[in-house]
Amino acid sequence: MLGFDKHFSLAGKSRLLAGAVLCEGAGTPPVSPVAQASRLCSTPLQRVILCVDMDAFFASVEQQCAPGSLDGKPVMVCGNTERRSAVAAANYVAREYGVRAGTPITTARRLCPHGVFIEGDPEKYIFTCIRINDICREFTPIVECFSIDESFLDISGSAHLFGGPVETGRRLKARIRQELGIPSTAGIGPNKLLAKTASKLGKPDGLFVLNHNDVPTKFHPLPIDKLYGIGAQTTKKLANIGVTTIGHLARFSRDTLKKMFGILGPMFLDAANGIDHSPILTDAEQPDAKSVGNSYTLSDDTRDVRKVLTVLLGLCSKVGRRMRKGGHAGRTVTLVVRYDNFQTLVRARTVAVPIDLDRDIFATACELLDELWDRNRLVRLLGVSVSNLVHRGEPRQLPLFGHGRRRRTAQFLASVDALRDRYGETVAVWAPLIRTPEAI
Ligand code: DCP
Ligand code: CA
Repeated sequence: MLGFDKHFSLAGKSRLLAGAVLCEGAGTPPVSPVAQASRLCSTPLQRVILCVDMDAFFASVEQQCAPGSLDGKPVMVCGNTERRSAVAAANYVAREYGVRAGTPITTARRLCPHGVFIEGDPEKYIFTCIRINDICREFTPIVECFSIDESFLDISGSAHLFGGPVETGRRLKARIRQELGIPSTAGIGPNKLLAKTASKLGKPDGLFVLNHNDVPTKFHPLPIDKLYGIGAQTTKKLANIGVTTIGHLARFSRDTLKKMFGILGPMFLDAANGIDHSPILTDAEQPDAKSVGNSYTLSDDTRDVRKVLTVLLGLCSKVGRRMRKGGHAGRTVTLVVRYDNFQTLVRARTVAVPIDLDRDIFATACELLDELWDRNRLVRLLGVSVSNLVHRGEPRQLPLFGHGRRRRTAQFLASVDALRDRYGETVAVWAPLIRTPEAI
């Protein structure tokens, strides 16, 4: 197994279940997904949450990197194909042979001897993750990167711009497929819990709506281990008291569950009734975000270094802005360059002190670009991220040189950020970007 931290930020479980308090109605007969979705939109107080989850993520990324050659074949991505390891991702063809995430590699080879085993490349998956979230932000600014391949979008206020919730889901899936070449499933619901469950029910390559009205018919019949937050131990404990489906749990007494599971008991009960008030946490609100990044596909592939540098400046400026907004500074700058033949190169550099100013991020990104630059090839996409983050409140070592100038730049950017907060992101941009509006 790659040992990859699937959930970048907060432990997803507690985040998803936290805040579940009020009881919301259920019970009207099921209607079509489109009708449900438009009804979701028509109640202003009800949220419309979309969960998008990549199908067989690592395997799909690998398939996309080898266009055509892996189509129809069982593909399994592992930490290491030689030594003792386990499968991290199995595509849906491999799953037909009984291989799943976590299957030991020796078992996988026995179950599927003609399968294609690929050593995983985390940098590639992180980069794709950053790109997925950029695409999500084309549909709403309220996007939570929940795990490496799963994001929540609050589309309550924006779905009407794209033809309603279901059409938003369709368009988002199509954009991801067109831009990154990978299949995904969208789930739509009035909260994160139901949207996430809907995305699981729609797999693979589907779009599924789970409204409150569907809770008795589509949510309650599911096995108890399909309820988000219920692990193997809890499943066992619940089986001992005869609870095997989500519906069984929903009918249990709050007091009994409290006695059995403490503070989690009432949370389980609310979740079993499809109730979840947990908020969408955007990058800026993530208390322990691990990286902040942006990427951009150029409108035309180019080898014009000026244009590439301008786009890079635009990206660094966006990353810097998001870092300062979230109160972050970071030490590791990663640059991704994708050439027109889809070859994707990634380089990272760690600097001595945490940075959050556009010019510091840009300077490091330029050094990295120098290493990756191939003047004979056309650049298709650029991505910049900063990781190794510290929070603004944490003590930081000051740089030895240029501190006065850096402080002035920081003060200047703080004023610019305040202007942007008030009048929008484009109220002030770096001069070179004016001539290349696509980089803004
Ligand atoms: N992952 C891992 N180890 C695991 C489970 C997952 O390294 N035990 C990685 C590989 C997956 C990625 O995380 O591709 C996303 O995990 P998912 O649980 O979303 O699984 P998939 O995307 O592979 O499949 P699905 O289509 O069921 O979502
Ligand atoms: Ca997935």
